[in-house]
Amino acid sequence: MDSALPENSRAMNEKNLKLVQQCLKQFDVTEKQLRQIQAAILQDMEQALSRQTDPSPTVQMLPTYVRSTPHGTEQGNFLVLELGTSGATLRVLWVTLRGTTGPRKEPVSWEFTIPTEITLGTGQQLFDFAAGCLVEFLDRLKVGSQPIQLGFNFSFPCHQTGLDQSTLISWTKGFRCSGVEGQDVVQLLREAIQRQGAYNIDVVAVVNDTVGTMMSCDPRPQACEIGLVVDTGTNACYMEEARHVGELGEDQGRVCVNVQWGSFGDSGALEPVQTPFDLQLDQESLNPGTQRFEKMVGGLYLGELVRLVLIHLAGQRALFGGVTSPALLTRGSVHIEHVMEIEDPSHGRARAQAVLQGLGLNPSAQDYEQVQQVCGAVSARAARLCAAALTAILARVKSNQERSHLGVAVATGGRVYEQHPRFSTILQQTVRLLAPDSDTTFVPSEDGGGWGVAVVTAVASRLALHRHHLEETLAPFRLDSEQLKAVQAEMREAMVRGLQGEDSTLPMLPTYVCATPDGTERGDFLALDLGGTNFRVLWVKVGSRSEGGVKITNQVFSIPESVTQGTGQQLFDHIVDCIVDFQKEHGLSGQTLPLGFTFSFPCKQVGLDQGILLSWTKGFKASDCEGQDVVSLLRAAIRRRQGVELNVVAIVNDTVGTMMSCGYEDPHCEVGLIVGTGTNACYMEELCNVSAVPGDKGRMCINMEWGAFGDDGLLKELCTPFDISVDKSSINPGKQRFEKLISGMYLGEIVRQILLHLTCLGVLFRGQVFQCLQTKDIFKTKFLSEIESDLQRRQVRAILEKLGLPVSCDDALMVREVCQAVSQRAAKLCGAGVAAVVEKIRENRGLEELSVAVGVDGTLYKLHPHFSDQVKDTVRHLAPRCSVRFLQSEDGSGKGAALVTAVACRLAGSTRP
Ligand code: 0WK
Ligand code: BGC
Ligand code: BGC
Repeated sequence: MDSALPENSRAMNEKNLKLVQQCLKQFDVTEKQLRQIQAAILQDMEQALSRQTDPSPTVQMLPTYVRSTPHGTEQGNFLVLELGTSGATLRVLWVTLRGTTGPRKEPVSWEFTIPTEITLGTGQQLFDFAAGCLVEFLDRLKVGSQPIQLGFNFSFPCHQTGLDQSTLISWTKGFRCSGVEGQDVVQLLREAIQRQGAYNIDVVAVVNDTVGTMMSCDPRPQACEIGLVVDTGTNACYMEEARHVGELGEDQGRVCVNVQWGSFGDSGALEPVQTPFDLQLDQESLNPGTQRFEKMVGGLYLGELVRLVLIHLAGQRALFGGVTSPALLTRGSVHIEHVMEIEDPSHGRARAQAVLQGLGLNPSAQDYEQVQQVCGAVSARAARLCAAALTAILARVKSNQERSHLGVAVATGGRVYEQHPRFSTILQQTVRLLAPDSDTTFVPSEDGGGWGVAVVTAVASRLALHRHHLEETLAPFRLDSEQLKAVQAEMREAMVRGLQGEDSTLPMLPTYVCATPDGTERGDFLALDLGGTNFRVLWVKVGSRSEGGVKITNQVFSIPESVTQGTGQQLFDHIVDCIVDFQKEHGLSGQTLPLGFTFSFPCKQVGLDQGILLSWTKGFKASDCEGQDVVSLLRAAIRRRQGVELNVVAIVNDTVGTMMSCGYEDPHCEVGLIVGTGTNACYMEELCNVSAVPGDKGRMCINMEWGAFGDDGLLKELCTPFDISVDKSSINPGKQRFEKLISGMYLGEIVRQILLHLTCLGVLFRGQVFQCLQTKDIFKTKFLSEIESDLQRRQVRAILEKLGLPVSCDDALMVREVCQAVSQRAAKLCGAGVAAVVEKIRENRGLEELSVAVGVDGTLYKLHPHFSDQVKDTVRHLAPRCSVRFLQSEDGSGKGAALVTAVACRLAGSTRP
C-alpha cells in the first residue's frame, strides 16, 4: 500500500510512525522494572501486614474476616447487591446454593445504571438508590415476605472489623458520595433498606469484589487462593496466614486479605515507569495523588490514557494530520470499551474507524494502525504491571507455604480481564516470566463474584447463627450488678441466721481461733494440709524475725482415689504413713512435735482440737468419718501405728490456716479465702454475734463453709441447665451449690457441658459430637486458665487437639468465650461473697470505712489469669466503703495451722499445751 503513496507522504508516514513509536516507547516497562515493581509491592505488603508505618506502605492489606475458601457445602437462597465493580452500575443477584447436591443453579441477576448525580451526590442518595433497586428486583422476583439474607459486594477500600462491619476508607473509581468515608457501609445500607420498609432483608456480610471472585471459584478440583479483578478499578486478594496479619492478633488458620493494590505507588514507587500522560491523568482525576497503580491498570483510566496520547500525537501532527476534535479534547470521551474494540484482532481496524469518527476525527488509514498501537501499548503496560503485582502475591503465598515450587489457582474477574482481547494473555505470559517457579492456574469466575458473595454470605449467616446460639447459651452466665447485689444480700442474711443457729445454708462454724499471731510464737511444729489438690506434711520452725521468722520444710504426698473414697481407717492410716515417711526423711522420727491439722472440710468444732466432720466435699467420700471427730480418727490411726507419737494440738480449716499464715505478715488480715478445688471463707466475727459460743467479748474466727450457700434452692435463678447437670452427676448432688458455681473441681465440667450443648447445636466442631466431649471431667479447670491466658489461641488449639477435637479458628474463639463466661461468673460470685463478709465486719465495728486484708489461697485464684482481678473489681463495686487488700498466701495453710498450734501453745504457756 505505502509503495503506492507519493514519496513525500511516505516520508511523512515514516516520520509520524517514528514519533508514535518514540512516544509509545515510554509505555515499555522492562523486565528489570517489572521485577523492581514486584519486589516493591512485596515489601509494601509485608510492611502493611506487620503494620509498619515508617515508611508507610501504599498497599493496604485489609483483613476481610473470610477465613476459609468455600467448603462446597453452603446451602440456601441469598440476595447479593453488587456496587462499584463495573463503574456506575449496580447489580442485584438472587443466588441459590445447593451445597454438594447437584450442579450450580444460574443466579437471577439485574443490572441498574447509577445516575452520575448519585455517584457524586450524598451517601444517603446512593444507599437509597441501592435499596430501591433491591425492592424493584424482589418485587419482580415475587419472593414474598420470607426473611432474606443479603451479601453486599462493595468494591472500595474498606477497613473491616467483622464480616458485617466495614468502614469505607476512601472512594475510588469516580465515586465521591459525601458522608460515607469513615462510615460503616453495612449500617448505611441497613438504614436505607429500613427506609424502604418493604422487605425483611438482613445484611449479613460485606465483601470486596476480589473476595467474591475468589470465593466463586468451584473448590473442585482446586480451591482458588487468590482473587484478581481488573475492571474499572483493579485489585486482588489472597489467603494469608492469620498469624502474619498484625491487626488480627491471631496465630492460627488463614484469613483472606484484600490487598488494595490500586494505591500502590502513591508515595512515588511508580515514578520510573510513569509517563507525562499518567501524571496529567492523575492531576485531572477526582483523586489526584492517589490510586496511582490503578490509574495505570484500571479500565476507568486506560481509555483516558489513550485519549491523552492521541491528543499529544495529534499535537505533534503525528496523528490525524494534527487536527483534533472537541470530543477528543473532552475528558473521559475515550472509554475502555473503545480501547478493547480497537484492539480486537479481527475487527479492530473497523472499530477504530467507528470510534475515531465517533469522536469527530477524520483519521487516515495509517492513523487506525497507530491508534491501535497506542491502545496496545497502554493496555499491554497495564497487563504487565498487573502481572508484576500478581507475582508479588505468588511470592508471598509461596513463602507462606514454604515450598520451592508453588501450584496455585487464581480466580479472575472484571471486564478488562475477561473482555480485553489481549490483556489476560499478556498478563499470564508475564506471570510465567516473572514467576517461573509457580504453576498458576487462572480460573475465570462465572458470574463476576456474585456466587462467591453468596458463599461468603452463607458462611457469615452460619457464623451469625452460631454467634446467636453462643450468646443465648452464655447470657445466663453474665451476671449483672443487681444479681450480684442480691447474692451479697442473701449471703449476708444467711450469715446472720447461721451465727444465731437458725436455719441457714451457711453453717458459720466457730473455729476457736480467737487471736491472730502476735509474733512471739516460737518452736518447731508439724502440720498436715489435707483437702486441696495436694496432701502435704510440713515441718514448721517458728523463730524470731531476726532468726528469719518461719521456716518451712514440706513434702507433698498423693492420696489415691481408692483412699479418698475408701474407709476412714484407710484414709487416716495413709495420713499417718505419710507423716512417718516425712519424719524419716527429715530426721524427725521419734520426736513428738505439736501438730496442727489443716482439714479442709466442714467441721463442727467444739474445741481447737475437736472437729466433727459434717459432710465430705470435693470428691472425698471415705466412709465412717462423717459425724466423727476427725482428730480422734487421726489419733486412733496414730495409736494403730506402733512406735509413733504425735501431739495433735489443733485442727483448722484451710481458710483459717490461710488467714493465720497471712496474718503473721499483716495483722490486718482478718479474712481467709480459698478458691481452689473447693471454695470457702472465714473471718474474725464478734464473739457476741456467735450464739454457739458463750461469751461476748473479743472475736473468734468463723469458718463460713460458704460452699453450701444456696443448698436450699436460693441460687436456683442463677443455675443454668449445665450447672444442674454438673450437680446431678456429682457425688454429692444438691450439696455445695455455691461451690459448684465457683470452684476448680467444677468449672471445667461446666465448660464441657456447654461445649457439648453447642456441638449438638452444630455451632462447634461442625456439629460432630466426639466421644471425648462426652467424657465426664475430661475438660480440666486448668484448661480455662491456659486458654484464657493466651491471646494467640495457641493453647485452645493445643488442648482441644490433644483431646482429639478438630478445631477451626471460629471454634477456638468460641471455646475461649465459653471459658471466659464460666470463670467470670465464678469470680463475680466469689467477689459478692467477699463483699458480704467485709461489709459485715465493717458494720460489726460500726465503721464508716473499713480497711482490711484477705489472705487467699487456691490454684484457681492463683493461676487463673483474670480471676483475682475480677474478684477484686466485684468487691470494689459491691463494698465501696471497704478498702480490701488481697494477700496471696505463699506457704499455704500448713504454716497457718502451725501458727494456730503455736498460739495455742503460747496461750497454754508451753510449746506443749
Ligand atoms: C493450698 C493450701 C491448702 C488449700 C489449698 C486450696 O495450703 O490448705 O486447701 O491451697 O487450693 P487447691 O489446692 O484446692 O487448689
Ligand atoms: C477498589 C477495590 C476494588 C477494585 C476492583 C478499586 O478501586 O479500591 O476495592 O476491589 O477497585 O473493583
Ligand atoms: C470445704 C471447705 C474448704 C474449701 C476449700 C470446701 O469444699 O467444705 O472446708 O475450706 O472446700 O478447700
